[in-house]
Amino acid sequence: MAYFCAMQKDTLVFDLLRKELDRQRHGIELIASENFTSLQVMQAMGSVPTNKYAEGYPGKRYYGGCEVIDEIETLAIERLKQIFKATWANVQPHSGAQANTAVFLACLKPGDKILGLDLSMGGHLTHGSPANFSGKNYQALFYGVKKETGTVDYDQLEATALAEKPKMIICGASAYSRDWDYARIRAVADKIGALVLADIAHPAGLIAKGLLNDPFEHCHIVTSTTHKTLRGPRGGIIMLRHDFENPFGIKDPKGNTRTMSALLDLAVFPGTQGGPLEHVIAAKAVAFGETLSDEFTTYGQQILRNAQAMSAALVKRGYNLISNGTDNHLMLIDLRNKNLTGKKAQETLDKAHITLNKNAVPFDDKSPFVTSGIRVGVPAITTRGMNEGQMETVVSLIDKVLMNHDDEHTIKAVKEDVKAFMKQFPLYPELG
Ligand code: DSN
Repeated sequence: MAYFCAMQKDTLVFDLLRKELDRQRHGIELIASENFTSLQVMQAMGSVPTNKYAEGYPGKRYYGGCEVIDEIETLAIERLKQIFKATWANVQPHSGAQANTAVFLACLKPGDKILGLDLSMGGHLTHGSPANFSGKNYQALFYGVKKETGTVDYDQLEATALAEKPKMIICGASAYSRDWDYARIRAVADKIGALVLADIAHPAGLIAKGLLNDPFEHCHIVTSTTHKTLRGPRGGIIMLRHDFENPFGIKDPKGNTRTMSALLDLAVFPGTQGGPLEHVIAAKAVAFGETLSDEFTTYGQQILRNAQAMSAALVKRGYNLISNGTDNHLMLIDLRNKNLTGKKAQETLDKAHITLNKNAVPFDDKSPFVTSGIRVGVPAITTRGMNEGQMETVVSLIDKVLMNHDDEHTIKAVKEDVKAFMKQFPLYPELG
């Protein structure tokens, strides 16, 4: 008998997986970077390519038996190119951080200067944080947002770029609710011969459907995750719309000058990763197929309507939104006028099964472990089927918990209300 037939089901793990499914079903998920994939995305991810080594790229592998894997990866690449009108794509990065690591490896030398949005102003760890490889291996410079408006300070970005001449300017954020002026950033970069990297991990699904500005026309390289608004499996991608010779004369490991796409491929494998996760790539292919559908256009439009409705409901209750609103799927809320820290808000809402994350607000006076704010996103609840009408209910539940944060009885009552409310929005009913 084959070994796998003789093995018993690991009930310890599968009981925990069931508990996690129940948690996801019962709660209101407002973490701006999370979503619920389709069942077919999950099925593809939990499938047979997990057994296969496929170092290399379609048609150029270091292992035999890759003929089907090649078809899967090619399908993922072609669908992704179609979504973003890209001419080249790499679907192998295991995460957004890995995608950014590969871009840095392909384009920069250790010690080169980079310029990104400060983490404390909404940026991302991999855009130069001292705690991350990007801040340890490169000289990281930062731009911020304007105190009065909460929007990116493009004048400061330009002044820093002209004075410091970074090799790369990075745009994109983890907690920024406004759209980006990619053309302005490119104009600055052209003055100093810098590359522009757009990390669109958060708004990718909205950009895919033309609902936000298009970074591809202005930015040399675009990276993303696949699991946020793009609603695929956890993973990363790198794309180019216009391939080009690398401008800094950086050579491949054999000393040849190569196109940017060739350098990026080399930087992903063998530069930073070994065997690609082809089961995840299969799930990416499924998700990209979904992104191409008209249904996904409707989904993206509903995200924007829900974000506007939630933003209005929060403002009505006196919540202070950074930049006074949103253009995309998320809002950043400064809780100082409510005498609450982000930590306290997150922990209290957790007890009522309302999940979001504490987040530093621009010019925060509290540590990143405490913070003065919370970040709220609507992609996951939009996937659950909520529309504008339900945003008022969600905000009223949040408000009830926050305004009664020391009242365990009220919090428990809200938890029951949340559970009853979420029954209207079934999640994976096929799973029983
Ligand atoms: N920073 C994470 C987030 O947006 O939640 C992603 O890396």
